[in-house]
Amino acid sequence: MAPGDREVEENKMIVPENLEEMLSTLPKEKSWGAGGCFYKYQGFWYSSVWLLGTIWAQQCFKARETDFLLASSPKSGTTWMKALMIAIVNRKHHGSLSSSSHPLLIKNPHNCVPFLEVRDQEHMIGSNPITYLDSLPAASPRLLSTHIPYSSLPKSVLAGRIVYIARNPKDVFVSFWKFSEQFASKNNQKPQESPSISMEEAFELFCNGVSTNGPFWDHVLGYWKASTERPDEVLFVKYEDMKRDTMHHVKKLAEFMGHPFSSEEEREGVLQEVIELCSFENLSNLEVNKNGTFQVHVASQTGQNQLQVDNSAFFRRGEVGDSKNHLTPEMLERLDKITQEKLGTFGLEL
Ligand code: PAP
Repeated sequence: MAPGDREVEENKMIVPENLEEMLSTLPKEKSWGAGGCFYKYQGFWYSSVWLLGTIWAQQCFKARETDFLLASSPKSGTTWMKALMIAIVNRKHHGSLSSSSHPLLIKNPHNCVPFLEVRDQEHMIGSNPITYLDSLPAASPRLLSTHIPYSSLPKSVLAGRIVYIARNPKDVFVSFWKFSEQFASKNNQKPQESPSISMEEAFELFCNGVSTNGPFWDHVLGYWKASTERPDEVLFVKYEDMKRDTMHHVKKLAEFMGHPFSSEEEREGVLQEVIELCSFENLSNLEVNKNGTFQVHVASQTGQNQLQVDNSAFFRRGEVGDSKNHLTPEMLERLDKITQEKLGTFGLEL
């Protein structure tokens, strides 16, 4: 019987009994943007929530051949890509893209394309976030997403197709910094959970590789190398290229996903409709994204809880180069230099 066609048994791996003990063995750093601390696991930094989710995914996630996985370092354009993937795959099912039942008009893209490693409250089954993914019907391909670095992905994922979106680190840093301010106030983090940290201090940590799922450059490089080794299975896209020539890149994405736009669809304006539906202007003005909330289920030894963030926090400016308005010329130059040093030799510019 195919997975997803049967009643799903809850995955056995729950919160490791020795979670605190396990965390205490890992290298630790002051966190910014996530509350608590960052822990270094398999060469990358995580908050405890994302780390636990990553371990869950590594232990329990079973990929299917038809899965599409969107991977990204946080704040690189995940929300936009999720919207595009849904709009591309669903464009024939919903008659008109503007039909009031279209998922993107009633849900935030993060509620439509689930993460491997964290679950929104609505889709939590039992106490393991992976159980919900197993329950999805086998008949249609699953659209999934992750911030897990390539080298730490659950092994079964490596046989499937992956789209990676990368963005220049200057805008990523600013985007995350602004998001973290919102996140901290929404979750009323107590001072000891959210150490007050200046932007300059957070910048220093980011430059030293300490950020959610960082080092940022190692994250990008893992997927970049995979895309050069397995171009048919791993598509590498840059946020800035998507902004510059959206039509070209959306067509390429649709082809990669096995849902190319026909010339008839192009003539009838379907491609343009998909782009407009997923545009920053359209999505950020929808009621659900203006006033809705995204709630992440959090399991811990002290009970189950949730973290939340306003959907509007996923839509700030949506522009290339906003970092110039927030970072000094020296900071911008420093990030450019690190990027050149880390990625230049691999022929990658961000
Ligand atoms: P996540 O990692 O929390 O999912 P992610 O979606 O990757 O966040 O990144 C958010 C950034 O994408 C925001 O950038 P900014 O802070 O510089 O503004 C957000 O505005 C931008 N964004 C969201 N939706 C779109 C869209 N439809 N088009 C272009 N940019 C978008």
